[in-house]
Amino acid sequence: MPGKLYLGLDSSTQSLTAMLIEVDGTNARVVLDSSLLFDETFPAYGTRHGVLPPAFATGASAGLRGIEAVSSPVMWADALDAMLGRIAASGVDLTRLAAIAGSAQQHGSVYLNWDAGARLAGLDPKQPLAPQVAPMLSRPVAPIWMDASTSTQCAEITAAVGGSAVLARRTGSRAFERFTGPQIRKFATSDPDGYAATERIHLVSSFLASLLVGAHAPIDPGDASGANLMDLKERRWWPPAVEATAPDLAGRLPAIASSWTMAGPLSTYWQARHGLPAANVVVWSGDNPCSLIGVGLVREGRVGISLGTSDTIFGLMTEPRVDPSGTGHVFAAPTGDYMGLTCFSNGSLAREAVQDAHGFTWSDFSRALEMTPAGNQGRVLVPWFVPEITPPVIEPKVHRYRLSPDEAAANVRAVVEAQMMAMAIHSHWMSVTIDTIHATGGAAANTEILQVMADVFGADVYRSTVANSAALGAALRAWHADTVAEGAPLAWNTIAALAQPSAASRITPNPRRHAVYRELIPIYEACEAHALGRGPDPTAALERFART
Ligand code: ADP
Ligand code: XUL
Repeated sequence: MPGKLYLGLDSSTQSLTAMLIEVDGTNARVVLDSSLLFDETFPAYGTRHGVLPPAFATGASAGLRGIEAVSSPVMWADALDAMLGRIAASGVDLTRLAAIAGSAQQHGSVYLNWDAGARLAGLDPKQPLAPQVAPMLSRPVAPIWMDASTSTQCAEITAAVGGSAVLARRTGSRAFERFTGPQIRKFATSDPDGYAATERIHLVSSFLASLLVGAHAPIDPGDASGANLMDLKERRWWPPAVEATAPDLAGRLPAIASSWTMAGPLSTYWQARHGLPAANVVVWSGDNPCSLIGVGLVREGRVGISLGTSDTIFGLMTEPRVDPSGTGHVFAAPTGDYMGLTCFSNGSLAREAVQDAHGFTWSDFSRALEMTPAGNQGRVLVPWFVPEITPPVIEPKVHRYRLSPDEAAANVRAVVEAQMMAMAIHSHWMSVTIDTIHATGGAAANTEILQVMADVFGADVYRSTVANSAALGAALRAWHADTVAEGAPLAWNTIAALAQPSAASRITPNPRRHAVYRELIPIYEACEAHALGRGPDPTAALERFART
């Protein structure tokens, strides 16, 4: 008998991916994996890498242009409509579809007006989704995780709750510009009429889940932990943070429900429009919590590194150990545990900037890594092409030490080495001994990049078997939630077996090169400190390093 099907959707910064898995007993396999790029598929919205051009941002007059980043909730809805249409037309027998779960870029917020509830319930299946979503919005754009424009609001919220350490201990993170709370505060104070017209503020995840169920859906603790608003241990909104953020905010936030909660069946809109069954929709989560599952990190000890638009290093933690330096985050994990994460905005964006500067293809990029020695002969680049999250840098600037911008191959090595060393430095706080890394994200396709990762960390690197771990994680969450609903929950290590990377993908560190990086990492730390204006010029140390 053919098994049940579970669908995972991932609405990332640049694309929407769908992954359908078929489950037979405890065995699962992927039966469909399909993506659409926002820029390419929906050029009418005018996004670049999924972000709207600066004209759509609002803060130009306040000098915020360039550090604001917004996208279009209507475009995300359009993509959801197109993708579900594509799945319905795929020829797979969808009567076996038991549950759908989703993943979305974290932190982004969507502002819905007082009519939205009725509009969600009354979607007309004869019409496309996008034009029916536009009138639900009290703010036409959604600030996303790349936005760095809320430093003032971060400071205000921090002061109101009693300081960074208090906020971090309670919510898992100190205030971050891209987190939802500071973004909400900026909207509430800069556009009080728009805020008054807002009945519900969703995160991207709960917004898309709401479109699927035709009603305001709850949010899971994993994505809610990216808001600077949730009490991490209690897994409910934390009143002091909510009150410090905006007036009457509590009633505007979605309910928080555990990651395996069924938000409702797929609404009649989707059933009538695309002929889909009334499958259960599981609450959506953030892309990082979903990737934790989709990379197979369901026990403490191993870490994942995702090389997407942003780069992140993350791993499961059984206890909420909060970063005392305030650079990392602790989120709730979809397993009911916690996850530690450090996020770098200069991920693929920085690699692409170097690639573009030299007119390189990805194979040229790989060749440049092969041609150049570990340690790059003491030539270092601090890659803040766009505002950086870790360490916090608002005004982007690229710093080069003993490196000229036109040394093509050396710049390629320098950007990748800098990213890997920064990840090693800024993940110490998780107190996890890293011996195994599961690599994922678009750039994990690049073996030469993964070799630098293995050499810097001195750890085995496995390439995740699936390109989109967040979508797979969502599909696995759908399976898990269905087993919970049936009263026979499966263990997470059974669920996540499909996500374990193959032994054949292992890339081992070279001990000699690892020794080079052990020497270079403290010097790179000094380069970062110098670039931040907090330390002496590291050039002499780099010259000594180059001579050894
Ligand atoms: P996101 O999920 O954040 O939208 P992805 O994980 O899909 O991003 O990664 C997309 C990025 O992967 C592209 O922007 C590109 O820079 C990078 N990429 C794709 N192929 C390669 C490659 N062979 N080498 C290095 N980077 C690559
Ligand atoms: C995590 C973060 C990004 C986004 C987009 O804190 O900001 O990883 O989730 O992928």
